[in-house]
Amino acid sequence: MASGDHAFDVRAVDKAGNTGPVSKLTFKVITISPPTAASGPNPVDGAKDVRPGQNLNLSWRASNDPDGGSVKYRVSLGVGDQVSLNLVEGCKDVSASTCLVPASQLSTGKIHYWRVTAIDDEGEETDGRVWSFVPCHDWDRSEDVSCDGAVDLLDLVAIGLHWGKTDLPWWVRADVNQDGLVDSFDLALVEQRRKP
Ligand SMILES: [Ca+2]
Ligand SMILES: [Ca+2]
Repeated sequence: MASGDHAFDVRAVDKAGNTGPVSKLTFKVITISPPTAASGPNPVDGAKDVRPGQNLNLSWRASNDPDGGSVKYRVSLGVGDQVSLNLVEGCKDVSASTCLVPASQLSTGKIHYWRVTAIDDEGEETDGRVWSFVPCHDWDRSEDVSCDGAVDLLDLVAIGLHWGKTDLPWWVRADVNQDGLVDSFDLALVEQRRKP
């Protein structure tokens, strides 16, 4: 049924066929549309250069409410493989399209997934796509497997955690020489650069 005012006539009829007076009834149909999904994430989806150890300001392009109302947001975040996304404290019902994640909730060298949910005045919700980033001190320095800015024992440990694996996701850096296998060649590269 279309939005706007609608009217119809009602008349009672009894068993004997007597009709009562006509009553006019009107009602209004209001179409409620959910807001558009948030877009334009910052950091960009798949970013590998988020500065570790610092509070991170997430932002996005604002949603629209087709009904002309205002839109609020909540942000959920998850760390690691296949995790559930949890609400970021302080990022519930924010009206600006930005939210600060404290450094304590970020894990260097791990993948982070986040999602923005847009909520309009009527409480209609639209989930955005799930975006990702990895906090890494210097992504190009491949021997720094743990992304913490130093090539040291921790990187050997990080390789050990993925030892023998062949099907690592893109954000895991244990395959230092990128030959598809985590093995002694990767260890050797880190060992060459390692500071005791
Ligand atoms: Ca390191
Ligand atoms: Ca390798």
